[in-house]
Order: sequence, then C-alpha cells, then structure tokens
Amino acid sequence: MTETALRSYKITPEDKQTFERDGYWISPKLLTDEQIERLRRAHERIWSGQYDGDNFPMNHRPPNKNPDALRKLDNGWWINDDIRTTVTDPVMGEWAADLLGVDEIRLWHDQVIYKPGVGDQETSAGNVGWHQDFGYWQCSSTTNMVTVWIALQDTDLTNGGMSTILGSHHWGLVPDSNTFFDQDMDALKKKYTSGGREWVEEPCILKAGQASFHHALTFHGSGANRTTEPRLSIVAHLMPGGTHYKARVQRHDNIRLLGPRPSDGQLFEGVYFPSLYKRR
Ligand SMILES: O=C(O)CCC(=O)C(=O)O
Repeated sequence: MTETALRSYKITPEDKQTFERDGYWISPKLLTDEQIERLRRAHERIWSGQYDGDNFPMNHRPPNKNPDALRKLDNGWWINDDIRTTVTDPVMGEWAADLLGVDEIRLWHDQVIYKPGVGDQETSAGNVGWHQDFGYWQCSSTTNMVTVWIALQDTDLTNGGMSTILGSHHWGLVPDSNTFFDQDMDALKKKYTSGGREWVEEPCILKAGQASFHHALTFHGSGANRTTEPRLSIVAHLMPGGTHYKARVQRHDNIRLLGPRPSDGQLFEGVYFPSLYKRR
C-alpha cells in the first residue's frame, strides 16, 4: 500500500475490540518517510538547543549530564514546527476518536523522547518505569484518554522499545502508579502484582512511522536500548473534547495553562489544547 493509502485507513470494529480488550492497538504507518526524516532532524535540533520561535518547552530542565540517561521534554510542539504538525495530525485524531468512541479529540500534551543506545553496558539510566499515564493526569475529568507513541525507527525490545501489560487498563487507577522515573523494573512489577494481578508483558513492535495507541490506564514501561543508535520517538497524549479540570486532586503543569485562577470544571480547550479532529 502507498503511504497515502495507509493514512486513509479507517478503524475497524476489530481494531476497537483489540484496543478495548488489550489496552493498546498498533497502527498502520502513520508518518511518511519524509516526515520521519523531518522528525529525526527535529530531535537533533531540539537537543542542540535550536528552537522554532521564542518559547521553551514545558518541563524545561537542564540536560542530564549522564550520556546514557533518557532525554525527555514535554510540549515539543511549542518549539518545533514539524512536531506541531505531527501531534495535531487529524488522521491520528480520527483514529483516536474511533478507538475511544468519542466525537472530538484534543491534544493534552506531547513528549519528545530520546533513549541513548548503551550496547551491553550495565545501566538502567534509560529505563522508563512501569506506570499508568493517568497516574499523572488525575486533574483530568476522564480516564478515557490515549497515548500515541510514534516510532522514528524500527523499534522493538532490542532498542529499548516499550511493552504494555496486557489488559491492565481494566484494573482501574492503581494508587501511586505515577512511576515513569522509577527505574527498578523488577521492584515496580512486584509492587503492581502484589494484589495477585496477572502480569503479561506485550512488546510494542513497530516499524518506523508506525504508532502504538495505549489507553491512559494501561501499564507500560521500557528497558535498556541495547544497540548503539538512539531510540527516537514523538509521543502525543490525547483527550476527548469536553475534558475538564478536576480541582484539588493532583498537580499537573497543564493546570497552569488554564490561566491564573483555574476553576473546577473548566474545560481544557483553547490554544494550549488544540483540537485534532471533530466528527461532522
Ligand atoms: O518511551 C518510552 O519508553 C515510554 C513512554 C511512555 O511512557 C509514554 O509514552 O507514555
């Protein structure tokens, strides 16, 4: 199939069933080869401090001095035009709307993630701990949100690709599951299976330009990149239109984007939360 034909793919009832049963779905190739190249270049530019426009990303932190550490920033779309095009892509929005069963999709925020290749070195510096995304997003009125993890190279466990825990979105929100930055995978697994939960790890195997869509309650994480090339990705976190702020539950940087005095029930909408797709 041509690249354009792949982008005209429509979600089938089987895709939706897979997403609802397993908590994730792997898409056809979403990006063209040209877009992949542009986004790989976007990574290079961002990590060398070249930004489009005058803003800074959200969660702007000084770079970690450890060359093996995971690099990550949020809202790359504020500082890079190619990332902006990708994370506001209406095709991705339509696929997300169909999987979540909603009529509109807005951007919650994005992430730009670079996982260095460490070969056979003993290090956990690139690990992403098992976590639920909604563990961080409890100020949002709905758990019916989705993360789209877009691969900028072929990705599997060899280069530190993600795994999801099959069906774990059915567990509901697990307390203290905001453990992205805890790098002891075994300890986290022990913590989350202590109640006798069945733990089945499913590797997300992606060709460059493909994306995995995982539910906001699906546990996921990733280990070392055993190659010598970095693993590059762009991640879009998406929410249904009409998602609103739940006050006094949990802090999140998105709350600031509601203005100086956010109020309970205020919609996450407007320029910081662009609409990707609205059903006609
Ligand atoms: O890049 C990874 O390995 C994990 C990213 C992640 O946790 C996410 O996209 O929600």
